[in-house]
Amino acid sequence: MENIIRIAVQKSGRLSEDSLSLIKECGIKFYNGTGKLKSTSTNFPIEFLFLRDDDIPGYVADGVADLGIVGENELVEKNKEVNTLKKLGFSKCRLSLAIPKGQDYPGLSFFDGKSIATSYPKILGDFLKSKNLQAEIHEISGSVEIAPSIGLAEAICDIVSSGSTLMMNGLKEVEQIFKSEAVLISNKNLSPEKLSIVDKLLFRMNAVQTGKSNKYVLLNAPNHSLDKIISLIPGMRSPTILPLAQEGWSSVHSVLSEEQFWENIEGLRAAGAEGILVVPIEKMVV
Ligand code: PRT
Ligand code: ZN
Repeated sequence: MENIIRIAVQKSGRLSEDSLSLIKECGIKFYNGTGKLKSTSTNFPIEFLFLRDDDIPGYVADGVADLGIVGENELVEKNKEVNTLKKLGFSKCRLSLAIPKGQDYPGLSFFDGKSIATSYPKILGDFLKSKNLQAEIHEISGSVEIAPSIGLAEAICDIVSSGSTLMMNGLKEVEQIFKSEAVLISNKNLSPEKLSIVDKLLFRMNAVQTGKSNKYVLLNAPNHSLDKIISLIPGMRSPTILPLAQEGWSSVHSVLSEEQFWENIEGLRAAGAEGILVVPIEKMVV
């Protein structure tokens, strides 16, 4: 089994879809039938284990899986010895402290001597310690947001994404204590054979990620402003310039990040660029 790697992904939940799409975008084919706990790719030496996200850090640390995709919140909470290879940019959320909406919030001292319900006792405990706060942590595994209304705790510490769950439960977010996104983790003692497969996978993931964060831009420019336009969209090595059929004009092709595009769009138009097209890039190897 040395020439195949095993990756643990969440079976069903907020990480599943994006984890599997990323793997598919890497050109890796596999069958993901409902209810299956294991699957093997038909065109890449990788096997999938579909698990609960809580179990992923432990399985990777123990070597049952070589790699895993999990939220940083779960990873830090479980406190297992693994390597974090890459941030994946999806399932972004934060772990926050929230209190009943009607209560005044004077700052962190609010929590001194209070009881706080959470599913993240380690992250919360470390945070309280770092701020020298004494609070009682009530560990509960689900529906943390109802704890204050049923009198179980005076505050909560839970995952927030849009904030609507807090709002619906009459709570307000007062402190963000941890920011999380999905990460790719690996076992610490992979054999050289496995490491070389992991490298191939990382190469593909990087190409997908770089492609996603960049755009291919095509525009028409009057020749007299080409220098200005090239300085705004320098591209990878340099932009491609092709003459248009109409005398005095060129087509400029370049690659830039979406952010750079929005920053420079006014400048491009001011320099006389027109017919600007922005096209997504599927993969990009720099
Ligand atoms: O069954 P299994 O154990 O595998 O899944 P799970 O139910 O434990 O986890 P799941 O699928 O809910 O979440 C998996 C991971 O997604 C989490 O560990 C986070 O890293 C990430 N994530 C991103 C979130 C959210 N966004 C999120 N909004 N995890 C949970 N929530 C919950 C939160 O607990 C709260 O109840 O959504 C509610 C808040 O959402 P908003 O949008 O109302 O603020
Ligand atoms: Zn879970």
